[in-house]
Amino acid sequence: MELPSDALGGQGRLRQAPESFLSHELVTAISSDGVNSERRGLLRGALAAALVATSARAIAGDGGDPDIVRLPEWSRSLGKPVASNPYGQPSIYEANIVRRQSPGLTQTDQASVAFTPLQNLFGSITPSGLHFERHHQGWVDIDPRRHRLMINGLVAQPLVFTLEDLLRMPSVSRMHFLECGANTAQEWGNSAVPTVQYSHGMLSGSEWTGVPLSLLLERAGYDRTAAYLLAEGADGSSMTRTISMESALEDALVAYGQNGEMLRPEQGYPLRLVVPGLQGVSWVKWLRRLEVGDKPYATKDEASHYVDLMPNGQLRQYAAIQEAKSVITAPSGGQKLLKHGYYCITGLAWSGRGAVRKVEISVDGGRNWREARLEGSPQSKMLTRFNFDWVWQGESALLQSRVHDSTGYIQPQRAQLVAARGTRSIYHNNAIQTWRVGETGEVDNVQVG
Ligand SMILES: Nc1nc2c(c(=O)[nH]1)N[C@H]1C(S)=C(S)[C@@H](COP(=O)(O)O)O[C@H]1N2
Ligand SMILES: [Mo]
Repeated sequence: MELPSDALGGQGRLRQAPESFLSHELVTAISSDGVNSERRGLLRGALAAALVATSARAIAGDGGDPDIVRLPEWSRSLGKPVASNPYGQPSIYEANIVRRQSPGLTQTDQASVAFTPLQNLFGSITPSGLHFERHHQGWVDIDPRRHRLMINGLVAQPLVFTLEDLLRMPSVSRMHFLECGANTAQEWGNSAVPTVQYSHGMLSGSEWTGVPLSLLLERAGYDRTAAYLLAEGADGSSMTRTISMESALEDALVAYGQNGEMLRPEQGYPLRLVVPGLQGVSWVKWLRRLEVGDKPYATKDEASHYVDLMPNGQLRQYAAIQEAKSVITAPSGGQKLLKHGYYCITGLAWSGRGAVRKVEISVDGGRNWREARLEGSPQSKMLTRFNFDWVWQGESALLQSRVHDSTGYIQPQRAQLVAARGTRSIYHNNAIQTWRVGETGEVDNVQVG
């Protein structure tokens, strides 16, 4: 593709400035209204283009930028004292970049979800404070001294661990995505939710630290013929999930760490199960018990919830693996392209079966595909950031991304997925997402095929 000569400004990829850099008034307006804020959020790409166009702007005089000559007050005064913010917080100008409950879903206090603002994030790690939250009965902040983890069932020696015990054992740190099985659920129907935060924001990527579950099972002397585990949480929801012994032994962790510090309470402090590649509900938070067993447990959360209703009326149960999926996070629904010119189409790709191998982008609704650049070397069962250069000249466009994973699986078009699974599954929607860019630059969520 031919880029205008100044498209990359001689400085490689442009960092897209968050919208809140624009002006303080705008920030105030934004923070009071979620959806609106995203509409402004969409200024990012345009700002990037503007930066390119003005990269050779005169320093002063007519058409110059006064902000580079006038010394702002922060350059003429003392800064705030060291350690006046002992646990660091984002800039006040980023105050609108927060987890949000979807305006399209019933908002309840405890059995609810708050979505990650994917449209505002960079790279592949989700800041812990923006990690989506999904609780079946609210979150709890557990006193670690009173928390216990028991391993029982088909074991030679039932064991009880304190957090202290676990902290003294060999640990590992690994990067993995966590996606709720119900992420993108509303796209099964015709309801196109307005932004990527609400369509795909039950998704996060973190570095998790903990003890390999295989080591704990060894210590307890698990029965080698046992094929299942029951994981139980300590919150009031009695969250209980069957985990296959295969997943448990492969790469599961009993984690206490997230992105270099202890887990956040919303994410299961002090202990949570990390089962890479599996749907979020299997990642039991506030983990208190693991029972080794010889059959699936068919608990309430796996008999009535998290089953997919197939077109023939049958239920698909225990479909725990999150298949390969990708989404463009900018430009995305609710944003607006304010100027013609260069945009970096960017997004995330992941697979519950392995690493991302390739991501392709279409700007014409899936007729032509071109390969995107991947950031870093894709890790197994972790988010991979992709980028793609695009010049928009005011035409309407249908933006799509499609991932190929290391097993050779290719993310399906919506029509392919619907042909196999109907539209009543609720869970496990990994179809290609389409964002339509109108001639005015407005970006909307549309369903193609
Ligand atoms: N104990 C317990 N574990 C739980 C849940 C819960 O409500 N209670 N919610 C599950 C669901 S449905 C998901 S998608 C993930 C969400 O993890 P997060 O809140 O850290 O994003 O946790 C899972 N583990
Ligand atoms: Mo979930």
